[in-house]
Amino acid sequence: MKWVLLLCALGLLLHCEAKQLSRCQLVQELRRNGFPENKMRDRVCLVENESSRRTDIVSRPNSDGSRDYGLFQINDRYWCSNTSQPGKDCNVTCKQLLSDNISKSAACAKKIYQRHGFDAWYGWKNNCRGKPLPDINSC
Ligand SMILES: *[C@@H]1O[C@H](CO)[C@@H](O)[C@H](O)[C@H]1NC(C)=O
Ligand SMILES: *[C@@H]1O[C@H](CO)[C@@H](O)[C@H](O)[C@H]1NC(C)=O
Ligand SMILES: *[C@@H]1O[C@H](CO)[C@@H](O)[C@H](O)[C@H]1NC(C)=O
Ligand SMILES: CC(=O)N[C@H]1CO[C@H](CO)[C@@H](O)[C@@H]1O
Repeated sequence: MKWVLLLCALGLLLHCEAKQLSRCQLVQELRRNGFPENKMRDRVCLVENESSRRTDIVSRPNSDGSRDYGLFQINDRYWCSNTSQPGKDCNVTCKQLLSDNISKSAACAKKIYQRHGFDAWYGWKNNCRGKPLPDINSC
């Protein structure tokens, strides 16, 4: 156990401190959380551009003072509560969107997608729409 912790501390075991996922780890997580295969490359592109596949990332304040959280860079103005109580449209705390267990983030991202499609994400609009998408053939 000590060794495991030490290795984690050294960042050698990506698995226990998986803050930045590899592209294929991301694909695996997205599949595990029920995202459909036909939009997989768009979603990978979105995540790569929004968060560089990091689960724990919080943006600088946007012009309205809101911030974006986690893999999908979900905004605290509408979707997550930046208090200690779950709330807003995804009924989660923003902190829950920074977990290595992406299930809350995934559920919230699905809700956003249902309402607004990929257009909800500037990272997708600016870098993915109509552009060559990431290769996931080896995943
Ligand atoms: C939560 O975010 C709002 C803006 O979205 C900000 O006004 C408020 O200060 C934040 N609260 C905390 C506790 O960070
Ligand atoms: C929000 O989530 C909490 C558990 O985290 C649950 O107890 C509560 O019923 C949920 N509220 C809504 C409106 O879904
Ligand atoms: C992730 O969290 C959800 C509940 O939020 C839980 O059902 C699931 O088992 C967790 N997955 C892993 C791999 O721990
Ligand atoms: C800023 C940024 O991360 N841009 C990336 C968006 O996604 C494409 C496809 O994965 C990359 O090529 C860009 O570098």
